[in-house]
Amino acid sequence: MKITLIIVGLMSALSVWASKVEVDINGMTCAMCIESITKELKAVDKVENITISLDDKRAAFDEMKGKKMSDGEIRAVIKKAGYEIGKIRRH
Ligand SMILES: [Cu+2]
Repeated sequence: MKITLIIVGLMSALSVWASKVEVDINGMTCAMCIESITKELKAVDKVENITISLDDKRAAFDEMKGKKMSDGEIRAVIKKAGYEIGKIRRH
């Protein structure tokens, strides 16, 4: 009984943290670029709070609780919109 409680407690503590992700994106030039990347990211059910900066050439979003995306997944989503990515940073 005690053990079960500890495990449940641990799992909920871990899932509280939605991680912030920043992705450098190559080749964005205008509002249409932002729109198509936003559209592809929105289609992913693991992502929320998307912001894309043309000046910084960077997309930022939160991964939902317990739904982490791999680097490969992120790369594939952005590629679907037609762009290559650079560095991925997680906070
Ligand atoms: Cu564009």
